[in-house]
Amino acid sequence: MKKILFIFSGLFLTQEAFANQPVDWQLGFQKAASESMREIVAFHDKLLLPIIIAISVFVLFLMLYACVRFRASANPNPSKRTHNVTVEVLWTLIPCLILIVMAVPSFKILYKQDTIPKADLTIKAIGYQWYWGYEYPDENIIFESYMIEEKDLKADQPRLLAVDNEVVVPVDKVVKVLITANDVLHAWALPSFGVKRDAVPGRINETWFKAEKVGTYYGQCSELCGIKHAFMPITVRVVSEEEYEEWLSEARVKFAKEEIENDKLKLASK
Ligand SMILES: [Cu+2]
Repeated sequence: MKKILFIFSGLFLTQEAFANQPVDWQLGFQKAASESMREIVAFHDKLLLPIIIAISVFVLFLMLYACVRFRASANPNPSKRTHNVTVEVLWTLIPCLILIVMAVPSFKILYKQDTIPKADLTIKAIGYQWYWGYEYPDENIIFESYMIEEKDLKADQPRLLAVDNEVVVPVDKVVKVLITANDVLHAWALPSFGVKRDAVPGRINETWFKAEKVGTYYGQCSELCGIKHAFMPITVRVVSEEEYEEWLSEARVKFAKEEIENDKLKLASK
């Protein structure tokens, strides 16, 4: 029994780790991998959806009722009424109340996302026509991240989403993302983290995420930026602390922004 449970949990966990890209026939959100995204999904599923469904059903009922009850054959002499104060007050007040019920939790989530906790690391994403550039300002790292063409894809790489140089971040750490652009408007968006910010030339926008699960997460430029807008994906690989350190020591050499002194280079390449 334990074995079966283990296998099932293994299946479940591996799925969890990879369930971070769009899937065929997907209707809802991608799986959440951060607290912010979990709150967004809960807000949508538990509050917005029920309200939307209730309103749709109610309006459908009213239309059907009106069609049947006031059909021409049953009402040869139509009513000449044009005003009804009670009804007019109600159909103004009730939608207002519904909007307030939706706005309060919505703003709560929005403000929480807007407050950046103390960051463990900072990365900078720069939008170019048509690829993303990344910097790790505290680590002297800079690199460019291009989409992998369909013919060059490896077996586990999704089409139009995989990139040559992935952003690597440690799991369970607050990552601050500085976002800007070099030519036109772009937007840095990662659905599983609940992150989407415009990349504006001459301005730095900030956002943050804290990935809760190890895995590879995919996003896309989300501001129509030109002919190859659909071909500048975003890939973030979330790894353990040790793997991150390992990556850092390699990346400091491979993607060095400033020239590295010789002995440091030797140390790092060991
Ligand atoms: Cu773009």
